[in-house]
Order: sequence, then structure tokens, then C-alpha cells
Amino acid sequence: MSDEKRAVPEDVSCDIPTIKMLKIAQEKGQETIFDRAVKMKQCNIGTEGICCKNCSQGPCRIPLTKAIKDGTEPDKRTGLCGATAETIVARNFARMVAAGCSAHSDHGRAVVETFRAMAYGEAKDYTIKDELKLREVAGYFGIATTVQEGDAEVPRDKWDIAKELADAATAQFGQQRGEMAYLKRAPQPTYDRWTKHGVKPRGFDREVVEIMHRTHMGVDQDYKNLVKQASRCSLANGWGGSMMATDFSDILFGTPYPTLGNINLGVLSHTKVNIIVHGHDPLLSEMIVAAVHTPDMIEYAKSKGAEGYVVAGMCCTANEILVRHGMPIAGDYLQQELAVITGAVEAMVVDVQCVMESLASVSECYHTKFITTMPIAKCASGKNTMHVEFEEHHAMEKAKEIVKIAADNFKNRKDVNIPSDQNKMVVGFSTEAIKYHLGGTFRGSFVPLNDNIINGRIRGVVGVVGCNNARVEHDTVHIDLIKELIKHDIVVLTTGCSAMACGKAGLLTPEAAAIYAGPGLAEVCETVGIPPVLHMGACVDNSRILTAATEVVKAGGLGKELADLPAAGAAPGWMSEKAVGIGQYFVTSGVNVMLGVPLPIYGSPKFANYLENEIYDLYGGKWAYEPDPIKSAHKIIAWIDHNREKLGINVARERVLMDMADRQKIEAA
Ligand code: MSK
Repeated sequence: MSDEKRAVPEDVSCDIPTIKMLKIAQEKGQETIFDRAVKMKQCNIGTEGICCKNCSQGPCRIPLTKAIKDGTEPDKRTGLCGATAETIVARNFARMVAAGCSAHSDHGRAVVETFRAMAYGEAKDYTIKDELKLREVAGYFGIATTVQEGDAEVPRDKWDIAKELADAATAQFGQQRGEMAYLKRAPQPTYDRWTKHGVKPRGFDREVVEIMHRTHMGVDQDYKNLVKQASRCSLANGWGGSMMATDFSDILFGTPYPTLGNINLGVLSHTKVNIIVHGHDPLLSEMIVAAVHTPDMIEYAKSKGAEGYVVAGMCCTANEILVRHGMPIAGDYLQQELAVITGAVEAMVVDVQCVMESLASVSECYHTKFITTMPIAKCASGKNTMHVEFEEHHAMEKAKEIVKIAADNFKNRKDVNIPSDQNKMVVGFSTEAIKYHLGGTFRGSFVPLNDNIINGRIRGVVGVVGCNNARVEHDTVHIDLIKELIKHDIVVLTTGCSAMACGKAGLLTPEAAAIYAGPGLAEVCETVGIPPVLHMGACVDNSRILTAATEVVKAGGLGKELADLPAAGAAPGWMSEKAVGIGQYFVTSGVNVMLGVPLPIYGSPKFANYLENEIYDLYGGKWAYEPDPIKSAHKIIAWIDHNREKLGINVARERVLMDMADRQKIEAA
């Protein structure tokens, strides 16, 4: 690497271990994504979404001129077939939604299929960990959870429920008619908007296929109609595939409740076998966590000269095992190469999504075994790359096979550089856990949260989610935005790599409230004993934000639909198509979404205006883009204040204990 083509570590991240490891990587001549982002510029046409490559007469590139942008010249740009700029951008946008939603919902399908195999006795290493959730979820599918025995109604056998539920859930993906079961979980007026605008999804697969059909050359030529299908597909994911991924993972592995965890590269050990589980799917990582605790595997590690194992997560597989078992997180998406460069990782075990192909070549420079495990996600090259196919029917056997490969590799470590830094955090705030924390075991409730929003101690709620992105400063965009929000008494819900940024910056501890939160939020956090930023799980768990928001509406006093809430979403460093799918289901559910990295839509001002303004009239939510995190925070605060004003709670009040009649008065106002 020549000097001018390297990233300057202090300029590309605010995270100390990342900076340290980048310097080590550069000293060793090891290139990372941070360096490649400096070397390789983005394509202007692509970032504006105005390249159509949906047929072989193109790609048709239609640059946006200043005159068109200013409106001093009419926009007559077209591709060879006559497709307008807005059609081209809309097709590209819809395809991003389809791809992103497919990733999350196919993950959901894998979890449901394993649940089904478990229910029918074919996957004996799994069981029902949360029976309460099983019964709750069965209710959403209209499945009986009690049976009549004589005069008494008694609980139905859990395995009978599981079998019926497994079949019903599996059918959701390929359902051709009707509507998906979970849509009814939304507040009635939100559901009514979906009915009115014809966006209730039938089945997940059908909505994706329809996007691919409509965006084929010469089909849908109406950008609003294309967005309509993107909205429908996004709901099939947010209120379908993703929500099922979350629910069925909870049933299989337990619903998260607050637990302590550690984060950053410093969690790797000098004396133990380090296994990193990376990706998104919890099915194998759960088994690896179980496997390293078995006596035979512990003995095996000792026989190889190690003191035991560290199973550390990366990306959202990390969040899955963190929120349920308190297993440590080695790092986020942008830190995956750096983990290998520590020289301390015996096995980088990957499942699906957010796995950089460069791991194969980086692993070659160290002793790390880069192990792919899923039939849909293999890696073609790399002398340290191997494939151990995961099978849910033999899950523990496969997990132990991988653990042994890692232990055998312990002796091959050479130059080890583990930065000592790590942070403590409190994680695992599922919707159920928040309810419990606010109301107690027997009277779990969101009412105390609503009361504090109404009396102004808490100004609003913002979900800050999504990836890290090598084109913006690592972690900084998340941290600056979130600190500004909590300083203004806004409680933040977080998932994915954004949650990891918060953990590394010390925002996920109850003590953070006294340091960073405004006085109202700090008081609430201190009273309830929660951090000002609540870690809700992996990126697929953004569905938990939907269910939490629905609980807030149900608790009363803050309007009748999701669009009424003083709430918003933000993804300051998004990079994955999944984030576009998530954003679109937030918008279609009535939540404004702020991005810190632009959507590829600005090559068509007409289309951008549709997503940033006009769509609001349909669903009560819209997209926005602001790269400066502080300005972004204040735009979000303005949205929140606007909704507070509409609710008649814009003036901070002294705390009044409200009963249902009081709340109804506010709703009627
Ligand atoms: S891992 S999708 S970089 S959040 Fe879920 Fe992080 Fe984004 Fe991957």
C-alpha cells in the first residue's frame, strides 16, 4: 500500500481499538475496507440511482444536470426504451427493498423451519425455551391454546400447539391470497390505512416475486405504483418474515431480558480458543455456545493447551447470543477484518449476511480458519477457507465439529495483537422486558412510559438502528446523533451495529443517563434503573420496535395509530439493502425515517420528493436525509415536537397521575 492510498485511522473511526488495529494492519501491509474506501471512489450515477441495467440495451445512464435539478429546464431524460428518471429510480429502489426484505425474511423462514423440525421431533437438539411466548404467538395465528376438559378449560399441550403453529407459520411465506397473520397486531387505524391504500401483503414470497416482475423491462411504468408494491413487500417483512424471525427465535432460545455483556476486540483471549460467530442466523451460534460448555469440548480444549473457549460474536449473530446469553461481542461489521488481524482468532464461523468476502484473503495471512456453514452462503476462494455445512437435524454434532477445528488450530497462533479495550453494557430490552421493567412482573405495562412522555420528562422515542458504513466515520455518526437525542430527553431504542456503537461508547449502562441524558430522561432512567439507550437486539429485531410502539399506542394517551406517536427512526450509517427494507416498513407503518447516508434516489428530484414528502399523506411516515448527525438530531426533534403539538402535550407539565379517563380526554382532543 502506498501512503496516499491508506486511510488515516484517527479520521475514519472514533473507536480506540479500531484505530489501534488499523495502525497494526497498515504496519503489516494488510489492506482493510477502510483503505479500500479511500482508494475506490463511489460512482456518481449509481449513488443517484439513475442507471438502468434491467435489459441488455443498456445500461442506460441518465445524468442529472444542474438545470433539471434547479427546475429551469424540463426533465426529458429517458433510457433507450423511454423509461423516465423516476421510473428508473423507482425500479432500482423497489429492487433494493425486495433484496433487503428477502434477506431478513429468508432468515425468518430458516428459524421457522427449524422450529417446525423441532416441533415434529426431527431436530432434537432444540426445544421450546419460552412456552409463554409460544402461546402468545399461537394466539396471533388464531390457534387454540386451551382445550375443554369436561367443564374446565385447560391449557392445551404445548407440542400440539407447536406443530399447528409451525405449519401455519411456514405457510405464511408462500401464501397466495388473503393477508399475513401479524398485520392485525398493528393499531387498528394503522391497519386501516394499509387497507385503504391496498398494501396489505398476501404472502412474503409473492410480494417479492411481484416486485421482480414489475421492475422487469417494460412492465410497471408508474413510480408511485412501484413504491406501492415496495411498501407492500416491506410490510410482508416487517410485520411478517422479520417479526416471525424474532418471535420464533424467542420461542426456541428464550425471550431476551436485561443481561450484562462486554464488547470490543479486547474480549478475545490470549489463553483460550477464540471462536467468532459472525452473520445473523442464531441457529448454529446457539449450538456453538452450548457445545463449548460441554465437558468433552472443555477437555478437548485443554488437551490442545488452551484454558477453554471464548465464543465472541460479530455483526448481528453477536447480538443474538449477547441478548440471550450475555456472550461477548468482538465487534461490528467494519471490525470483522480487524478481528482476524489480531492473530488470535482460531475460527471465523460465518452464517449469512454482512460477511465480507475479503475475510478469505485476510484469513490466509494468519492462522484463522474461515468457515462457511450455510448452503446458500459459500466462499469460492482462500487456502484457509472451508465449508462445514450446518444441518438442524444434527445441530450439536456440527457445532462440535467446528469447535474441534478451532481447538486444533490453537497451536498455530503466531504474532498476536489483541487491543485490551472492552466495555461493559446492559442489553436485552425486548418489548416484554421493557414492559416488565416499567410495570413489574404482575402488572407489566407501558403506561408509566406514556405518562412520562405526556408529562414531558421524556420528549419522545427514537429507534436508531442499522449498519456501519466505510464511507462515513465509523461509530461517530451513531454516537453523535444518539448523544444529542438523549441530551434532549429522547429515549433511544437501538439494534444491529448501531447498538454496538452505543455499547463501545458506554451508552448502554444505567450510569450513562446521569452523564449524557437530559434531566427528565435521566430522572426516569434512575427511577426505573435502565440505560437511556435500550439495546433491543439484532437488525432483524427491528420488528421489536414495531411491537413496542404498538404497546405504547395501546397504553393510551398518545394517539390512536403509530403515526401519532412522538417517535421516529434513524439509520445514520446504513449500508445494507436490509436497511432500505426496514426503513420502508417504518415509513409505511407511519414512522418518519432519517438517514445519514443518502438513498440512491436523488437522480430523480420528482421521485425523491415523493419519498420525502408526498408519501407522508398516505401512511403518516416519510424518508429524510441529513449527513450531519447534530443537524439530523434536531430535525428529528422537530418531528417529535410536531407530533407532541398535535397531541396537545407540547408544553411540559408537572407530573400528574393519569387514569384512563384522562388519557381518553387527550386522545379526543
Ligand atoms: S449486521 S445489516 S451491518 S446492522 Fe445486522 Fe450490522 Fe447492518 Fe449488517
